[in-house]
Amino acid sequence: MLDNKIETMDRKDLEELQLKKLQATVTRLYNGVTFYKNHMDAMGLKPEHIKSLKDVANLPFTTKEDFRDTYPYGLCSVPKSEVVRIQSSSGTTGKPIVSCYTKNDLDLWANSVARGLSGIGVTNDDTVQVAFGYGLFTGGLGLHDGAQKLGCTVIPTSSGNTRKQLMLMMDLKTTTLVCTPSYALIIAETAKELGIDLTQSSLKYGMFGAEPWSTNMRTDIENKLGIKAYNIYGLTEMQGPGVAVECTAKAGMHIWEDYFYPEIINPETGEVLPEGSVGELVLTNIAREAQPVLRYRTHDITSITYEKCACGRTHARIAQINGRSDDMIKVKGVKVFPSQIESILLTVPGVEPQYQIVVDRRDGFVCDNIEVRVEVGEAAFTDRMAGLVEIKNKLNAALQSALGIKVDIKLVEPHTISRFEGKSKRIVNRSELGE
Ligand code: DLL
Repeated sequence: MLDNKIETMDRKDLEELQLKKLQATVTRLYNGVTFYKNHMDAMGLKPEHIKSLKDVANLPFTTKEDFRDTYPYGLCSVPKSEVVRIQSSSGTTGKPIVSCYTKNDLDLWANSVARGLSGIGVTNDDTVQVAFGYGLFTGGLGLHDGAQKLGCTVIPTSSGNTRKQLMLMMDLKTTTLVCTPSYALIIAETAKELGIDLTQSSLKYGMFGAEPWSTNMRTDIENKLGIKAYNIYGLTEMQGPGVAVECTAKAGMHIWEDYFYPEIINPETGEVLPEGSVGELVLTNIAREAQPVLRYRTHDITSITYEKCACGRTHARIAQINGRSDDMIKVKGVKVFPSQIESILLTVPGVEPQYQIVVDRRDGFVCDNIEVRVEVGEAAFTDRMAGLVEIKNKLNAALQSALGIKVDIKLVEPHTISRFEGKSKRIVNRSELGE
């Protein structure tokens, strides 16, 4: 472990530490950020009312819209002279989300990623290829700084240019690949085309994230790359990657609780749910200087456990994130997430992990019908027609039994579904396809 004392800290001590950091953060925000002062005043809340961790539930939520309304510096709590970095994520509409960091913030961020890498066995002997995009997106620089902090040899390839990516991977003997799971699949596919057997390469570990991916996708990537693959979670608003990271136990992602205070809420009522319930993850920065955020509504759906992990760490774990509440679609009254469909598709032999969900939206996330387009592998495609019918029947049965509804399935030729070097887009409106 990178920081044995903190990572295995007794829960009681950890909670005491959290409370102190929380109180200091709330006081600083109340005195320094008009947005929070106004909200707290309207609720009749003063920093001294935060007497226990449970009192977090009385604090106001922060939403993506609040970031837009206060753009660009309205949530920043330090003088501009102390801000040394700005990262950003683009929304689908309007102004982007801006995230400010002091020197210390960058250090904590690097630490949270380094803890994660170290937790899966990466050391300063490892060579880490960072194939997340660099720039305003937090993936590239976040993983870069974390791996460098651990003393690894960092190769900042960024995403794209996959053939060169593979050449460097082979020549420089990369041991650790970090990128989105979708890009890991492109790398595997391109290696195959070039006759490179990655299972025989120096690659040992993969750390993937920035988008939902299923356990079956993990197995597929592990087999194709010959590695052990782990999940990393994060978001620009709170910091970037490293908010939560899987350890070798592969039993959920540890949220670094000395930096973040997590809650799971009912997304409809805002009520805090007990341990183990599935709901929306809400996060509070308790160690950040430039731009601490209170109770950020992530829209990510997961559950949390405080049980000590087999790895010895005491920090809470969140379950794999299957989707965002705004990614969810409701078909004939049934809630469906893309990663659920992905997981089912990958149980049927002959099917590739490349798929698209074409929806006819009626109202927001409500759809009358969905069509799942999925690629079949080269072998299955050139095979007898009967083979394709058999795949379709199996997919039909598997999807119907898992989701409880009938969906349309369209098998498509290999390499016809768009590939993504960054985050993938699985749900498309039929109108976007011009159909
Ligand atoms: O995606 C930060 C990141 C970079 C995380 C690299 C991991 C690795 P944003 O672009 O702000 O930040 O998007 C954040 O992406 O709210 C989730 O919906 C989704 N997301 C991130 N990691 C995961 C994951 C980065 N491991 C949004 N599993 C989040 C599922 C994820 N969804």
